[in-house]
Amino acid sequence: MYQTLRLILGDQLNYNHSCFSKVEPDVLYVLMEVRSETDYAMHHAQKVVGIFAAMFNFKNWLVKKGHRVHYIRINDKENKQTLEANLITLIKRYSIAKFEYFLPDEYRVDRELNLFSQGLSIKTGVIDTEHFFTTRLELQEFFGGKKYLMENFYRYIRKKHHILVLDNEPIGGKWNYDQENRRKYSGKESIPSVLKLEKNLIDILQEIEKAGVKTIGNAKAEAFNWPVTRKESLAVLKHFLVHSLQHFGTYQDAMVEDHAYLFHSRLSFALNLKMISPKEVIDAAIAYQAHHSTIITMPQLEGFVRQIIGWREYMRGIYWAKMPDFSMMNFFKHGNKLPQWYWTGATKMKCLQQSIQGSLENAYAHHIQRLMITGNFALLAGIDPQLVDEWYLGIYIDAFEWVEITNTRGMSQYADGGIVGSKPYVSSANYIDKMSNYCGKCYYDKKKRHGKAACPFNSLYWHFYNRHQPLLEKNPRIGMMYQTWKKMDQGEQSKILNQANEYLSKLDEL
Ligand code: FAD
Ligand code: DLZ
Ligand code: SF4
Repeated sequence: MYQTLRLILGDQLNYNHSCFSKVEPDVLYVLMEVRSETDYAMHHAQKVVGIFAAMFNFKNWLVKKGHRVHYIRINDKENKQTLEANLITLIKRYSIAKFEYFLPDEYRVDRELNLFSQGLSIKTGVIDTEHFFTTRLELQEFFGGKKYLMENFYRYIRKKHHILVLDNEPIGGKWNYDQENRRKYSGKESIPSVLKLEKNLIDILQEIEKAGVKTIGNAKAEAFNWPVTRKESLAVLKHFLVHSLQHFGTYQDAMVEDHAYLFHSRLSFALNLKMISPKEVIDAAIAYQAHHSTIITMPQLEGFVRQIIGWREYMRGIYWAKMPDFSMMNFFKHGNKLPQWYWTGATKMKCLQQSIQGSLENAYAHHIQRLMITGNFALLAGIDPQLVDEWYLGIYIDAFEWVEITNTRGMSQYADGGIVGSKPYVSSANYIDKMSNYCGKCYYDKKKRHGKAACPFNSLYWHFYNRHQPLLEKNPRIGMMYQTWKKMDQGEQSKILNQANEYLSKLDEL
C-alpha cells in the first residue's frame, strides 16, 4: 500500500526534477484533468489540448521510469472534477499517510492546496518545483521598500548566477543592448518557417468536446503545433537557436502582416509547463552563440537572455510580492466593456485584426502585439482591467496567472499605478507604423486624428492623456506629452476629443 500521495499540476512537468531521478516505491504520483482548471477562464482550445497532451505524455514517461502514477482523465467516471475532491477519494482509497504537492505558481491554487493540507489529519508537505532562478520572495527581499526596476533585478541575477558575467562585469562590455535592438523588419532577412511537430491529438480533442469544456480559437487538430514532450521542447529550442536567434534582438519589436512568429522562440509554453528550464534555455543559447559568434552578435544573445532571466523572473517576483491585491488594482478606474471583436478579430483596424486573428488561430501573439496592439488599444479605450485579464488568461497557450496578470494588469494596463513599469505603454499610429507594415493596408488613415476614417489610436491617445492628466502629469517620463498637448490649438484639441468620444461610444463598430 502507498504511503505518500504526491500531486503534480498541469504546469509542473519538470522532467529533470530531483524527485523523479529515483523511484520511491511508497510514493504514488497523481495528475488530473479537472473542470476546476479548465473552467476558471475561457481557455483557447489549443491550450487545453496542449496541457492535457503534455500531462499525459509526462505520465507515460514517469511510468516508463518505474514510478507509480494515478492519472485521472477528464471523462473518467471517478473524476469529481476538482483537485480537492479527487485527492480526498485517493487518500481514502489508498490509505495515504502523507500528502505532498509541488509549490503551485498560481496564488489561487497555492491557497487552495494550503488550506486543503491544513484540513487533513495526515502528514503534509510541499516541494519546490526546481524551475526558476529565484525564489518566490527573492525580488521582495532584494528591493526592500525601493521602487522595483527590472534592470536592477536582472543584473543581480546575472551576477549571482554568473551569466554572461566575468569578474562582476558584463561580458561584451554592456549589461543591456536594448538601444541597438528593436528595428522595423527590413524585409531582407528571410523569416524562418516554424518547426512542424507531427502529432495526433484528435482523441484528446474529442474528449474535451465530449466533456463540454467551452473553449475559444481554432480547435482543429491540424492547427496545433506546440511542443508537448521534453523532446519536442528541445527541438523547438534548437530550431530557434539555429534559425532565429541571429535576428532575435534586432526584430523583437517588429510586426509583419501574416507572420505570427517572426524571429521569436515560441518557447513560453514549454517553459511555463516546465518541460524545459530557463537555465538550460539560456545555457544552450550562450553555448550556441559562442560557437557562432560571427553570425550571432552579443545584442541578439543578451536581448534573449534578458527576456528569460530578466522579465520572466521579475514578473514572478512581483506576483508573489503583490498578490492578492494586484489582481484588484485599477489605477485609472477603467470600466468599459471589451469590444466584441476581441473574440472574433472582425475589426477594420488592421493592426488589431492581425493580432487578434493570429491569437485565435495559434493561441499566440508575440510580445509587441500583446503590448502595443491589443494592450495599447484596451488601455486607450478605458477597458476594465478585469476583462482584459480574462481575455489574456484565456487566449494564450502560455497564459498562467503569475506571468499573465503581471504583464497585462501591470506592464500593459498600468492598472498597478507603476509597480511593474514606470509609465503606461500607450502609442498613437505613429509607433505602430514605425514598427509594422499594418497601416499601409488599413481602412483607417494613420495620419488623421479626426474626420472620416481617422485612425482611432490617434484620437484615443490624446483622450487618454487628457482624461488622466491629474494622475499622470507629474510623472517625469510623461510631462513632455502635456506640453505638446497644451501647445495644440484649442479647436484642434476639441476635434480630437470629439472624435475620441465618438469612437468610444461605438467601440464594437470599429
Ligand atoms: P520570445 O519573444 O522568444 O521570448 C523568449 C522568452 O522570454 C519567452 O518564452 C518568455 O518565457 C520570456 N519572456 C519574454 N517577455 C516576457 C515578459 N514580459 N514576461 C515574462 N516572460 C517573458 N508571457 C507568458 O509566458 N505568459 C503570459 O500569459 C503572458 N502574457 C502577456 C500579456 C501581455 C499583455 C504582454 C505584454 C506580455 C505577456 N507575456 C506573457 C510575455 C510575452 O509576450 C510572452 O512571453 C512571449 O510573447 C512568448 O512568446 P515566445 O516564447 O516566442 O517569446
Ligand atoms: C490551465 C490548466 C488546465 C486548462 N487544465 C488543467 C488540468 O486539468 N489539470 C491541471 O492539473 N492543471 C491544469 N491547468 C494548469 C493549472 O491551471 C495550473 O497548474 C495552475 O493554475 C497552477 O499554476
Ligand atoms: Fe492600426 Fe491605425 Fe495603423 Fe490602422 S492606421 S493599422 S488602426 S495604427
